[in-house]
Amino acid sequence: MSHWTLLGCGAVGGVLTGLLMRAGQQVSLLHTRAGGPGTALVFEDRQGQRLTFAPERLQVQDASRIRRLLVTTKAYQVAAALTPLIGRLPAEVPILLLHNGMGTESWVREHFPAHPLLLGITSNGALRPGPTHFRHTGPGETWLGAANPAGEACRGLASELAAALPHAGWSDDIRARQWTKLVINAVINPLTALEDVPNGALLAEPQRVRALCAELLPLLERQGLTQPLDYWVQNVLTVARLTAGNASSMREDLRHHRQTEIDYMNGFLLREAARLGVALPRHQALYQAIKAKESA
Ligand code: KPL
Repeated sequence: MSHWTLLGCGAVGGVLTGLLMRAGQQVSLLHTRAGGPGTALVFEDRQGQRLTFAPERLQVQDASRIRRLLVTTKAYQVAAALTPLIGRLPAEVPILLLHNGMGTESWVREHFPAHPLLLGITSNGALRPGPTHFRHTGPGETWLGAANPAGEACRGLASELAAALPHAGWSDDIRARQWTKLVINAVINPLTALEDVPNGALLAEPQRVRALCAELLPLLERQGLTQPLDYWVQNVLTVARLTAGNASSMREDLRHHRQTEIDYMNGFLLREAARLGVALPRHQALYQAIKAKESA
């Protein structure tokens, strides 16, 4: 039986826990506040069916019992959540980073150098209507791939996820997929959060989407991503259309006065751009506007 340990039980972590447990896979939650020990969690599937589940709770001192670690915290929580596991997590345990945005990998690589490291993205829709209630709002794709040579040996994890999730697969080009998702998030999330509108509102502003994508082209080319401008624009508009009625995660974060993931979306793009000598004035302006709202 597959045994997963999740670090981070927000909307995505809770929905993945529900999907995995419904498929008969074993899940434990590490060091989470979602309901506290002994509290049942409610998973609601896309048909509205509810399943109550009680995943085992682990503490940091149980680290030797972890078989594979799925990190579903927010990007800005990754370092703090993983720090107590340094020197405790057995070296053979694969670590799979599955969060929005980019920019945590180098820290994990540095502090867990011996571990198989995997990167993942998921577009499954997830909501957390209450502290212990998780709703799967839309089917999506989940991709994972290796971030180091040891990670290459973990391809089998993709088929285990595929047995429980709507679509999951192994990608030999996970970084390109991460960048593609990053572009989508770096356009949709700040625009919808600043204007407090659903994702579909961007369909009325294709020129704005185009200008933000165009600015990224030199940076994307430096990553070996040489697709034409229309490819990036269409990607963003397609996701805006498919999730038209949804609130982006950044809009939700601002509404609930939570920290946003801007530092791992447009902020990551700006750091990469500075390193490579590329100017991103439009993304810089979005970044600053979100930061201003966040601190207000
Ligand atoms: O990933 C998302 C998010 O809100 O963070 C998108 C793709 C924009 C869907 O809402």
